[in-house]
Amino acid sequence: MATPVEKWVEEQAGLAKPDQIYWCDGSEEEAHKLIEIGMKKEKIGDNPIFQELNQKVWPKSYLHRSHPTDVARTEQLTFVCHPQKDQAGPTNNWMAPAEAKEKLTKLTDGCMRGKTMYVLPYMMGHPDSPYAKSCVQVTDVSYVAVSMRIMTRMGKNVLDKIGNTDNFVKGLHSVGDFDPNRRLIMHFPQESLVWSIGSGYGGNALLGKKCFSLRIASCLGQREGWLAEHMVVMGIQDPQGKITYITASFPSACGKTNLAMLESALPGYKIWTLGDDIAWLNIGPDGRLYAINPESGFFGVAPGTSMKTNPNMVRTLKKSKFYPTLFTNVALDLDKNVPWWEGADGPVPKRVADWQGKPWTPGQEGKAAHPNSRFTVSLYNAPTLSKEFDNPQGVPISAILLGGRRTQLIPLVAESFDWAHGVFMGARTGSETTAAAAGKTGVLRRDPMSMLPFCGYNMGDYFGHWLDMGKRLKHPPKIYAVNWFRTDDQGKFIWPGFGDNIRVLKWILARANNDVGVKDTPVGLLPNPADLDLSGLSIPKEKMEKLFEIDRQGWQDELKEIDAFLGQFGDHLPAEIRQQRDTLAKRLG
Ligand code: SAT
Ligand code: MN
Repeated sequence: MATPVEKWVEEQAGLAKPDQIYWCDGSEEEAHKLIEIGMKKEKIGDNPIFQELNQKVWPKSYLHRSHPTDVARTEQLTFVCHPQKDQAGPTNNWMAPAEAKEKLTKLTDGCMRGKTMYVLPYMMGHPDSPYAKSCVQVTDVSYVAVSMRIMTRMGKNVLDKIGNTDNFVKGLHSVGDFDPNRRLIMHFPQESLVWSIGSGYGGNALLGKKCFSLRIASCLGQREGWLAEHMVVMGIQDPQGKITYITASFPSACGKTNLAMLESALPGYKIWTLGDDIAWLNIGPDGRLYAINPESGFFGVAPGTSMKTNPNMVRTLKKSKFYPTLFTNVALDLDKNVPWWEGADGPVPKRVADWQGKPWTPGQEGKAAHPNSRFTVSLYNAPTLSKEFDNPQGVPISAILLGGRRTQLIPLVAESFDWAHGVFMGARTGSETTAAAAGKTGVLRRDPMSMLPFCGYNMGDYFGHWLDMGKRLKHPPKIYAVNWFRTDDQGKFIWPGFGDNIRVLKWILARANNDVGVKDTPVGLLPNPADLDLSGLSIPKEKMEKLFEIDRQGWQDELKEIDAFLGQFGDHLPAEIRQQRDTLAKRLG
């Protein structure tokens, strides 16, 4: 008798019609085989899927060049298909499930002809964790199969765990013909199903990532009483050796990976990494909030990564214990056969091929590496990996940071008055767009909790769920709004960021321990200037003041934008959020 997984795979194969079906076991040996296939057999256009890089300098590393139109998430082609439009809310694209499936069925029919269907059984979370979920994805490209080995805990044991049950998250993926007009990324939360066609790009194709672990998981979380968030999970060790765990949300390509493994600019502090993108937050038996990272790899932005900005990531990439490490759409130093990107260490190489393989010279129009070029590398390579990473219970969280990319207005750091005010801070968050999603960059948009592209249900209800979580927590973490990105009159960043962000974290630890007081302002509780450790920095006093200035006129304009954004949720917006908004208006005068 076929198991439900076998039956489901057979059904998908019946539709997609691959030449053969290959069940992955997640082993290293198999990864070698898949890379071999990607170097010799499978192609995108005329390019092989993988090219071997200089193994002496970047061990176990391979270059992948995507289809030129397939370089970022495509939010306009991403849908959540609840039975009712209202359940998706005004910030998601919605289609009725039956109509969505009809469209997808047409696109999928026969799409794997001449190809292999890879079956990927994987866990999100440690298999022993009560919070982990078993999943099965099928795909038709070695790049996705290999990436999933890095990003998730993939293996045969998952099939044993699922056994004869129907208790698994389903992912049907095909790159189709890469035509953006025939591309759709669709979610069916009622069935825990993701169906994605036409793209091989990370967030569109590695279905355990944004599609399941955020969009579908956020719906599960609402139903089951937990949160799926776009957050870093990290431990901060102080000079006494005490480790405090925090989570931090930032939109895509705003420095989450750098924060998650920062090298402290202050002596005595050390960061322990648990995750750089996704956190699942559950209430533990002791009434505290516990975080696990369901992933096991980094899918980080390459440009700007260097020994200056993120030495621990350079070490992670060059160490590669775990096979393999992938570089996608970076440039290539043709003489050394090593990856290169804008902001990499050292001089610009003499002979460079750009991300599409074309000759590139400095000063020409366009970057050598795609601005959203990425590395995919195992967390187990990280010298900063927390010893709690495989703890099935996760780590207890003492503070939640909610960040955005704002050149103006938003202070470096502000503590919320209480949980509900913190939820409002998250709900009102705006951020300037980046290259991680297709479309114009640098445009300010509301991005609550950095979840705008990832919340799988009505965001008004999502705010309500956050409020509810706070009520159920006996010891809720403190919530902070942070912004590393404020600029001066010349458009230069005022705050040095990167390893210097430890200064803000140090203050947050002091607050967690009730060691320092605060300055009460209309927008939140700010540090007293003397309490922020600026030793060794030389930021002029007036610039530091700018980082904490409350621009009342600016906030009045902001309030209008917040109102316009929150207004769309109508009845779904919790009264408490409205009250918070009114209190802010009153405090601003
Ligand atoms: O969505 S991805 O996982 O591809 C990366 C991101 O945008 O955060
Ligand atoms: Mn992300």
